[in-house]
Amino acid sequence: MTKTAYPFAAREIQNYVDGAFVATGEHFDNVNPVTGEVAARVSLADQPLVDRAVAAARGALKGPWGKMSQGERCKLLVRVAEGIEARFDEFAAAEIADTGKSLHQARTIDIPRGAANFRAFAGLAEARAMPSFRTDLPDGRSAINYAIARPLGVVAIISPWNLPLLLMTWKVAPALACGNVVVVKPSEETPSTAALLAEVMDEAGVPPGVFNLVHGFGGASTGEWLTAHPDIDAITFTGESATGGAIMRVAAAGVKPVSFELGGKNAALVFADCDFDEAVAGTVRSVFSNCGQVCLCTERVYVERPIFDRFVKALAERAAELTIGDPWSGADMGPLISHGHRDKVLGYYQLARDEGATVVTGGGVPAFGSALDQGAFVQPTILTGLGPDARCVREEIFGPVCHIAPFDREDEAIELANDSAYGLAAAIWTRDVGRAHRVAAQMETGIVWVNEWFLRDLRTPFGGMKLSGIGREGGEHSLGFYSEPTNICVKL
Ligand code: NAD
Ligand code: 6OD
Repeated sequence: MTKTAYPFAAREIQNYVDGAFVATGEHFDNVNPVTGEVAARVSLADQPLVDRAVAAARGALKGPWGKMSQGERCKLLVRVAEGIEARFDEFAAAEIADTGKSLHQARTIDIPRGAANFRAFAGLAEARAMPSFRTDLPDGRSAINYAIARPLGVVAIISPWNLPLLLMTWKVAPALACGNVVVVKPSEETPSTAALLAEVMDEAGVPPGVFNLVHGFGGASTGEWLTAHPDIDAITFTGESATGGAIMRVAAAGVKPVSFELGGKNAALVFADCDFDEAVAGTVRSVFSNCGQVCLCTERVYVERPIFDRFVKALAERAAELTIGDPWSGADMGPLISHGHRDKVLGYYQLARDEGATVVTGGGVPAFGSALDQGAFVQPTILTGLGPDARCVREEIFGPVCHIAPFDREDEAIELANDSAYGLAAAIWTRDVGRAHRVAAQMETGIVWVNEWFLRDLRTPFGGMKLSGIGREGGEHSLGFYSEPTNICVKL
């Protein structure tokens, strides 16, 4: 892919409602975090447009989409996957324009997963089996019980900015595969791939009203107007834990089902018997991928004392070698999503110093001597020396930073890892198979990787415990959330 002008520079990004692109009178700016320049104008969906989107979705559910067979619906979803693949470079450029993420990340993770989500859930929904039981009672009556799955109805999807297409389609694909209709509110920071997806839906022949897209902010704006709408049937949300709490309060009024994928403060446990080079390389990936802006990223590293100094040194060397810059230059790391987020991350770098941390590497902003100095860049940073109660060890920072602490015993490592309000993911680095299974089973997290990180199989349960979420998505778990089973009992 060659670098062109950022393709959205002169464009207005519109809402997509009932099969048509719609602009309202109000706009907000979409800022490119690489340069700080306005990349696009985005049409803000006002409350009447949100109402129209929900009504259009309800109409499609009662109309063509609701009447389509499962097989026909899934065929359309495969066409959507093909549409993303056909416009792969455009999607990657759009994701980079919004986020500044590395070209490698966009091309190998974000966009391929956007397409894969549609293929995977089309296949899973078509192959779905529902349970049936023959029932024989002592009084001689017999019956056959079988369950059918129906769509929930109109699903509100609220998604974040860190992996925009991946995380939006992770919910859109199973929701549609189960026969629902959706109204999607992507993050205000990342409207572009959502708008491209609307074009792909159109081109694939997905009927009007099935996929609706409304742009805007969260509280007291488009997001809240959507989640509080009385005619939605369920809410699925990925984002910060505090936002999840706010959405849950709104959902409670209508007793709406929710599925939440929230924040993390993920730990890696590095045992002295690990493959050292693999553990270092894996931890570099798990701390710094996407500039640390993946909910699964490691922010706490616990290393067995005999290899602690060597591990800190090796990780710091690798962090210092990471290239930072314009994503189109092939740099390993781009900027953070926004200047506001940069201020938050730099605030934690300062707080770490105030809390008594040793800054082993990084801790500031890189100097480019070019226009990139206007971008939202920070240095990859490694901290040591903090106690378990330090805020930098307890709060999600969501930047390219980790704290490394030593441990002496396996039970101590488990206790340190679990000493968190969050419970999303953990990584264990060891060559002892028995230890791997023993420790993994004791992690208070929804996901554990052993000698790996972010290796995904879309059939597996995905989600978190504690502040990290409610419910699981992935495979059967997604099909379960996005449908209503009805059991039918027929006397024989
Ligand atoms: P955020 O919570 O600020 O925003 C997420 C979305 O919610 C945005 O679209 C936003 O406009 C909307 N929103 C905000 N307030 C709202 C409200 N009151 N009502 C309705 N919508 C509202 O999160 P973010 O900053 O975009 O994303 C980063 C966070 O997401 C991090 O905490 C990260 O850990 C988490 N995350 C979790 C997962 C996971 O799978 N567990 C995945 C990705 C990101
Ligand atoms: O891989 C996925 O399916 C997924 N939901 C990843 C979430 C990453 C968080 O930033």
